[in-house]
Amino acid sequence: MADLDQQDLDHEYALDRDCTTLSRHVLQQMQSSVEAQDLSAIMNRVALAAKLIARRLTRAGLVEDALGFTGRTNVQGESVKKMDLYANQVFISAFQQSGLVCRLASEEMENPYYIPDNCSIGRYSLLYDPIDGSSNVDINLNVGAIFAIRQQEGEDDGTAQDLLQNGHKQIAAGYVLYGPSTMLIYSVGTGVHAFTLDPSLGEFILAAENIQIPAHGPVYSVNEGNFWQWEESIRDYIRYVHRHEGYTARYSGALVGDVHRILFQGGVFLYPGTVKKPEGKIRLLYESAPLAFLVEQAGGRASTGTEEIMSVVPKQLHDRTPLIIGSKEDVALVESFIQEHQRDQRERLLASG
Ligand code: AFP
Repeated sequence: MADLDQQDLDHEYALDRDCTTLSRHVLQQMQSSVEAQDLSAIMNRVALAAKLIARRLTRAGLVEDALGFTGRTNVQGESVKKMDLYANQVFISAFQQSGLVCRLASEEMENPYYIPDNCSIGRYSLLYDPIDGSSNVDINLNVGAIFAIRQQEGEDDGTAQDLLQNGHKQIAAGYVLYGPSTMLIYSVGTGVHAFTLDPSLGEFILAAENIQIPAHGPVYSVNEGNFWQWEESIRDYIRYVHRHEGYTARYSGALVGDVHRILFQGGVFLYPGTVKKPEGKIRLLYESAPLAFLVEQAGGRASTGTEEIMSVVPKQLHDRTPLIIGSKEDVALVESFIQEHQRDQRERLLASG
């Protein structure tokens, strides 16, 4: 009996030390706050969606209708992959009975999806990119999902106007990385914490707490294929990193994967605007703002080049922004090239009368 007690104690100790689950962690982070139970339950639903999507991804090459395009285009005019559609629907199903989330807005849907039954109980909104980096799906490379939670403000007449506010209105954000293992990284405004899915337990288990981005890192992460489409300032930054020792390029085609590397090792990811598309490619509400929330919580920064991402107010749900995100010093370096060019332009304008 004594031995059994000791075993039980050891087991308990192991659970305390090694096996903090996601929902328990959210409760601990938020202590006695009134939102704690709600956010813990919402995070559980995100985790459920992530597990279902991870399962589909790991078997995608074996099942019918998992890979390839649907033949449709989304509101952004991009070709929709079967996995985009599947993952979008999984999030909807996971939240249908959550009782808490009243609206889901995703880059795959022109308008938010309303769950009226939930609105009387919880007035939370989930904004998400169900599959980030979907061009990687068909070749079995890493992809992700990005999410943010906001609280509904006022009544919604079906136009979701209150979602058109800056990133400071987010109360939680995070991403899921579907890589060799599935990880969920989140913040409720009390630091950034990483969880790894243990498939045998079906649980996300705490892997790293209070992650801090190094102030500077060696990685610059950008699609250099766009070099001649960028403004000269961005080209000058790239020339700078080419000419200085200590920089290395990494680009996976999935923002989540690139930001994940930078979160742990430092550096900068950039997706600048191009001359034809000054707003760039990355969506503010579903990608830039949630990642900015997270990266700031880890001591990093996110900027458009001229403005903090967290301060940007969208005009429309699907607005895009240029994005420069990562280590403080590296984001500031990119900004310094942009600002120098803007100064030069102003001076030239003044000189020309
Ligand atoms: P999707 O979410 O539509 O797949 O787009 C992915 C993404 O927004 C981001 O994850 C990548 O970093 C970026 O696009 C890649 O775009 P390029 O192929 O233009 O470099």
